[in-house]
Amino acid sequence: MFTGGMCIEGLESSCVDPLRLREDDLAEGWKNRVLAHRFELLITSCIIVVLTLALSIGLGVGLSCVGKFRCGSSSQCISTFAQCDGVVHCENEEDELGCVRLSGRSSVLQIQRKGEWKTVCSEDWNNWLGISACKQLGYSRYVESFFISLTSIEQDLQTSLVSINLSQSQIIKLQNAAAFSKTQCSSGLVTTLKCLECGSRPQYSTRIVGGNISKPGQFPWQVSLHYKSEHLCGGSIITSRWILTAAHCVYGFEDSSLWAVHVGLTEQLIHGAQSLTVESIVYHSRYRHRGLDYDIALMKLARPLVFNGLVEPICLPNYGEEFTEGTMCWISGWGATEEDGETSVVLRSAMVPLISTKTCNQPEIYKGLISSLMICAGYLEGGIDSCQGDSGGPLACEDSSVWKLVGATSWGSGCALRNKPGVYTRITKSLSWIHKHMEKEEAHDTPELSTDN
Ligand code: 4AZ
Repeated sequence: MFTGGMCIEGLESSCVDPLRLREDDLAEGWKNRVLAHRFELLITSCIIVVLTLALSIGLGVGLSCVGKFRCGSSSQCISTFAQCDGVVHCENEEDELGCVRLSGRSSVLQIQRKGEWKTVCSEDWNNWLGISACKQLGYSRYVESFFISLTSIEQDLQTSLVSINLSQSQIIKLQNAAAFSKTQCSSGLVTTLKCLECGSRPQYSTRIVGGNISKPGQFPWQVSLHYKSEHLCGGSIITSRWILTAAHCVYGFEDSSLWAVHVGLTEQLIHGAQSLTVESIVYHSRYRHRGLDYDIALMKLARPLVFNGLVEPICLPNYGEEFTEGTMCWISGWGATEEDGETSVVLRSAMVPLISTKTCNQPEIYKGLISSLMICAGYLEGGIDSCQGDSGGPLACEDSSVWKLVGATSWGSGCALRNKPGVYTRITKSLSWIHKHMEKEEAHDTPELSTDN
């Protein structure tokens, strides 16, 4: 039925119902509005995506400070030339920390200036400067400086040199005294430094050899870290105030009042062993929960240790010091004597060879999990290894009668399994983190340095 309306003459099928027309118009309008709305949405999403991208790139660049120096964990970036220039630019003075290091086999002193490391010539060196350098490494003491021939040190330490331009008779920051970049030392000599008597075992007689139960004084740097009165981890004495351990031992357990450091003992549960309280705990800022990298932490003791032969510090290695594959080193601890077993009452130890990262990353071993921040040690045939409870303890290597802390027990797949050697935090890769922390605290403890910038 047709009820009025517009028709093309003679063509009834072309008649348009006005109601339909309005509905069609409405539908068309809706369609257009929906389309327009969708278009708006698309544009808005695009803008949001672009803004987010720009913001994250901007933030990323800001936080990573590409080509610049970032002040600690803040977002402040400064020019690399402003780092270690003797003037404080960062809020927490981070740009004037870590400006000194000891390098290579001979503990050659190097100063960082404007982003470059330079070996210090012997000219105008004196004991005051030695004390200053040790303070800047975080040591409260200084033993001696001595000079060795420039040509006797590693090649890469010979290329960039600096001499001191200040006859100081007070403690200063070394970067304030360094001047005159050189290609030769006029004396032909460079400065080496010793801040601590370490790495010796005055109370250990090598005539006593007995299985894998350790003798008193055999590992005088070994400590037992007790949490709520129970042995949880091992650690190593590196100075009279600092214990080095693994980050995974302290992560989530940072309340220092619940820890005690037991030193100079071989047997647990023996009363009268020296037990010390902990002032503060810090783990590497780049350590992540259950992560494998940066598994390193420091505990500051409330009072300094007294070294007596049974309690002694182990030396830290120097920057760039390599420990070759096959070198026989020692691991020690009160950890389990079998996987999932009880911790040991007596301190146990074993001799283990260092394994190259290339070997340790083989498909049948750790399949590429070993980073440059780790070092493997042990036997691929299994049988001898560190285990639960040994974590944080030392992987110690003797180098020309001096014991050095090459690793801190970190992880492994099970214990003593075939093709699953122990994995240790590589100490040479965390030296700047260690020294910066000790330096910051040393500056607190001796305020004359922190105000003398
Ligand atoms: C641990 O859980 C642990 N076999 C320490 C060392 C090793 C494995 C586990 C190495 O503390």
